[in-house]
Amino acid sequence: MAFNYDKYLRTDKMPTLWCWGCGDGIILKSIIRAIDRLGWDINDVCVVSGIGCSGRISSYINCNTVHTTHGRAVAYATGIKLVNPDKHVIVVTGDGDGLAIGGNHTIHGCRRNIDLNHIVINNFIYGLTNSQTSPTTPQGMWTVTAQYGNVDPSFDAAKLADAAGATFIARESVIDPKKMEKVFVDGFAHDGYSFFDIFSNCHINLGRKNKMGEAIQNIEWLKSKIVPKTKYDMLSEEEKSDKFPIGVLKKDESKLEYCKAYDKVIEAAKNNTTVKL
Ligand SMILES: Cc1ncc(C[n+]2csc(CCOP(=O)(O)OP(=O)(O)O)c2C)c(N)n1
Repeated sequence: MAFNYDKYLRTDKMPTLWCWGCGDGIILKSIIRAIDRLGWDINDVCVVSGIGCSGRISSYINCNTVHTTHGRAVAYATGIKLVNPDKHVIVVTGDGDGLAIGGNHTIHGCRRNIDLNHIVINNFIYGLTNSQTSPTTPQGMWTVTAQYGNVDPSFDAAKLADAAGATFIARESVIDPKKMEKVFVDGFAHDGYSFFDIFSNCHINLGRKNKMGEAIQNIEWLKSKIVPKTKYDMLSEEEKSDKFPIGVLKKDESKLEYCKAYDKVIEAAKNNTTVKL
């Protein structure tokens, strides 16, 4: 029987505001399928998003949702999780939202290891506001703020999350929604900060001016950038330089989750002592 997405969607909000062929719809479906596979009660799920095309996910999924301000989704989600530690909180941001204006919140969410599931929809550009450079825009690409080519070096969001302390990190792309669903299931079940760098296409606002104006051309470009982690690990440093490993990149279950650390603070306060971690 076909999967019933409508059960999880605000069908009265359809059709979506996304452009034809946008990867955001694929990611929304993978999130829904992962929630379904985990058997989570949808009333126990909260999706928190920032502003951007990616931010629209919280408008379409029919659970508790908070559509917050650009760059602040992790901060809102941190508050929501701390007062509802038994609920499942999924944060959806764009690369501009979660890595530029909200980069600070992202690194501190990772550092605290709070049990948030942070999906960065990485389309390598500011999509909604028509093509400004983001921290992941490759050098040399045209953007509306770099019309002679972007000179800013980009960074690897997964490496940033690792250095900041996230305990689960995965990367997948819209090319393989089933693999994406699989890493979501794995990461959503992980007790700690789960960071997902999900490559998506924005053929309208990245592609059109960079010789990939059709969705399929943008997707082919994504495909040329990704390599399964096991194969990536065998590449030379030179070969690795313009590739990104996909799959589960890190899973560390040894670190204490932040709400649980806070429980210890509450216990210490009750006993008028100091916290032992
Ligand atoms: C504080 C603030 N700064 C800037 C904006 C304008 N703004 C809205 S969305 C956006 C960029 C969206 O790009 P990204 O986060 O990469 O998400 P995408 O649209 O590509 O999914 C910007 C700059 C805003 N709404 N609020």
